[in-house]
Amino acid sequence: VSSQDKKIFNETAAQKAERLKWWTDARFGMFIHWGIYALPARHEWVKHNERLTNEQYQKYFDHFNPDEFDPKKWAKEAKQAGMQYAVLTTKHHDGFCLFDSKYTNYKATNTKAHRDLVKEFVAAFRAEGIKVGFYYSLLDWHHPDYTVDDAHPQRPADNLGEKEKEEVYSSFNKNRDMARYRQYLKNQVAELMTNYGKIDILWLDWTWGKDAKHGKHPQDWGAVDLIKMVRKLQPGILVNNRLGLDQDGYADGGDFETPEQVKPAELLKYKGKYWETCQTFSGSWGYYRDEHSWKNQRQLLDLLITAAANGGNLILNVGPTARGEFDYRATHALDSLGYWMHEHHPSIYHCTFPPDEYNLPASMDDRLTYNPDTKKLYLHLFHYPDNGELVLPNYNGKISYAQLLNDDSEVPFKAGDNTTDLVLKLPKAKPPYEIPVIELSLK
Ligand code: H79
Repeated sequence: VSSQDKKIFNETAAQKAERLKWWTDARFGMFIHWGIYALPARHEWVKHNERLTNEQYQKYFDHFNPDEFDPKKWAKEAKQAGMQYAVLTTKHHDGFCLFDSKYTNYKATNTKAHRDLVKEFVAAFRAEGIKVGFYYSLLDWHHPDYTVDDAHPQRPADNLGEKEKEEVYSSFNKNRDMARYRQYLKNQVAELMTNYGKIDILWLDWTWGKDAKHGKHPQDWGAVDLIKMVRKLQPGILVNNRLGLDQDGYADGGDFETPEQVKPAELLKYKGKYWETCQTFSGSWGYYRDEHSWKNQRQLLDLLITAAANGGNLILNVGPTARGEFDYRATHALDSLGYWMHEHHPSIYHCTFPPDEYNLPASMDDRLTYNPDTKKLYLHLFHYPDNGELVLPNYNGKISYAQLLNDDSEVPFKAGDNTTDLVLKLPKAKPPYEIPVIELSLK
C-alpha cells in the first residue's frame, strides 16, 4: 500500500458507486448560505475583509430577526427549479450557528428568531422530497480557541514586516488552544449528525496553507477521527473533500471533489471523478445587496449542462436576505431554470458522458449527455443553426431516431455528402428555450 492509498474505510468502488447513486443521478442541488452576514449584506467574508472584531460584528447578532423565514417556500422554489438536494450553512466562518447547539451561546436560539432554524429547514425540504445536507465551517472566527491565521479577521496588517507579523500572531494566539477548538468542532458535528434524523450530505469547508500561520491542516481538525465519527453516526452519508485528507495520502478522505466558482471550460478536467461544482449567482455566497453582476440563464444552464456532460453535479447557491427570503433576482433565476428543467430534465438527471466506444465527437459546443439506462443521447444546442440544418460529423449509421426533447416532435435526418456525417433537419425557428435539446436514440 503506497502512501497515496491510505484508507479509512473498507469500501469497494462498486459499493461507493451504489452509495453515491442518488447523488450522481440528481446532478442539480441548491446551496443556501444564510447567517447574520446577511445583515451587513456585503459578502459572507465581511468580518474577514473588513477585519471586524467580535464587538463590531455583534450588532448583526443583536438585530437578526428573520420574520419572513419560511423554509417551506425555499423548498418549493428549489423543487420547481429541478433541484434534488439542498445544503444549508449550519455554521459559516463567522461561527454563528443556525442550530441549537449545546456547546455555544452564539446561535439562532439566542437571537430574535428564538428557535432552531436548521430543524425547520430539514423538515421543510424533506416534506418536498428533497435530500438534505449540512454545510459546516471548519474555520471559526468567533471561537476563543481558534488560532489566528492568514484567513482570520484579526490577522496582522499586510504592511507589517515578518517579525512584526510574528508578534501579532503570538500575542493573539497566546491563550488559544486548537485542541479545545477541535473538541468543540467534534461536539457540534456530532450534534448535527445526531439530532436531525438522516442527513444525506456533510459539506465541510475548508483546509489550506503551508503552516500554522498560513493555513489549517487535517490535524488541526482531527480529521481522521472526525470522519470516522461521521460515518459511524450517519452510515451512507456523503462527505465532501475539504478536510484535506488527500494531502495526507488518504484515498477516501472525502467522497467528491468541489471545484468552486470555476468557469465551465475548467470542468472538463474532472471527467471520470466524483465531483460537484459550487457556484453563485453573483459572486458572493451570502446575500450581497449591491452586487449586480448576476449570471444570466444561459450562463447558469451552461454550468448545469457542462457538469452533467462531464459526469458531475452543479450546486447553485442562494443567499437569502436577513428577513429570511430569497430576493427577487434569485427567485426569477430559479423560475427560469425551472421552466427549462420542466421540459429538459431527462437530459440532466441520471445522465453522464457517453462511453468512448461510440466514438462521438465531444466538442465544448456539443455538450453531449447520455443516459446509460435508456441509451439515449442528448445534444444541447448552444448555437442554433441558421437554416435549421445541423451537420453532425461521425454520427451517420449510429442513430435510429431523433426528436426535440421539449415536445417529442420528430427531427428528420439523412446522410450527408461526407458519408460519416448525419444531417438533421430542425425547425427553421429556434424553439422557445435558451438551449434547445435534441434526443437521439442510438441504434
Ligand atoms: O462558503 C463559501 C465561501 O465562503 C467559502 N467556500 C464557499 C462554499 C470560501 N470562500 N473562499 N474560500 C472559501 C477560499 C478563500 C481563500 C482566500 Fe485567502 C481567502 C484567498 C484570500 C483570502 C487563504 C487565506 C489564502 C489567503 C488567505
